[in-house]
Amino acid sequence: MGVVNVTPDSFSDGGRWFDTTNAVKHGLELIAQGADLVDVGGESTRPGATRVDEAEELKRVIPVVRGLASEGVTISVDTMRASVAEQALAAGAVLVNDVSGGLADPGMIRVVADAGAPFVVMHWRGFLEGGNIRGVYGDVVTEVADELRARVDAVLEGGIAEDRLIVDPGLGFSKDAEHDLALLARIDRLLALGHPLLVAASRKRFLGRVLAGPDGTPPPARERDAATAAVSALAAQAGAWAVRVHEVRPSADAVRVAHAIAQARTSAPAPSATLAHGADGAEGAR
Ligand code: PMM
Repeated sequence: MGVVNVTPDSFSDGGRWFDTTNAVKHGLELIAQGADLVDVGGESTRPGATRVDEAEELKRVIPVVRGLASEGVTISVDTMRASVAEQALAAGAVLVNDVSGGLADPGMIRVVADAGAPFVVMHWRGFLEGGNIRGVYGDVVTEVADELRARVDAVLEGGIAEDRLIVDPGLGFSKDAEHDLALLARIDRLLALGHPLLVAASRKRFLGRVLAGPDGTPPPARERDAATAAVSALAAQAGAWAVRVHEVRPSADAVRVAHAIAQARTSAPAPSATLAHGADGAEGAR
């Protein structure tokens, strides 16, 4: 999933595609680089961002959705507003990605259910109050999985079909670096929810923390794409359904490599006893 943020202020690529023509062009580039779908959003969710009004969000998103749809691109719309989801679906989007998990707008679930569209349910505590509040966890993996399960149940009750749901741990949303890493370490626990898993690590703060130099300064967001690709490979290997990234080529390659290795694992003959337990251990070391 390639990202097109039609915003002036996203933390990772703010302002670069804040124009319909450029945004559509960028979406097409992402497809050419190997994206299977393009996620179009018109509202920044970076910590401290104020919400854009509905008219402005529609003005940003709908022409881009229309432009990409006319080129045959598979589009998801990244929005917390039912009206934007509804108009984007009418304009050619096929999936709704809601970082509030359907909590921000009481009309969202009905719109998605009526359209029969797939819906991404992301985990985020305190979406209304600001990005990083209530980021206090005892056991982050268990708590995020439980809270996601509760959101999934609510969304199902609202009428969205079980096979339309995708879950997402919401890396960086009311979570610090340790929380994000713990969640990535236990993708199996998130998969156990029984729905396809979307992992959106691209350029996020926790990667800055991991890559920080000796003085603790993180590299800027746009220098985190190699690290993003590393997460993409690991997420694919662990069984994620998709990764949401800004720079598609390295992650598309990483996912392909992960799949090729997985395929080799299933088709390779079982290692012989000699190789597995060589007397000097040298075979194992290779
Ligand atoms: N993160 C951002 C925006 N949309 N959608 C999903 N499903 N999951 C995420 O983690 C997510 C998202 C924020 O990142 P950006 O501003 O770089 O797009």
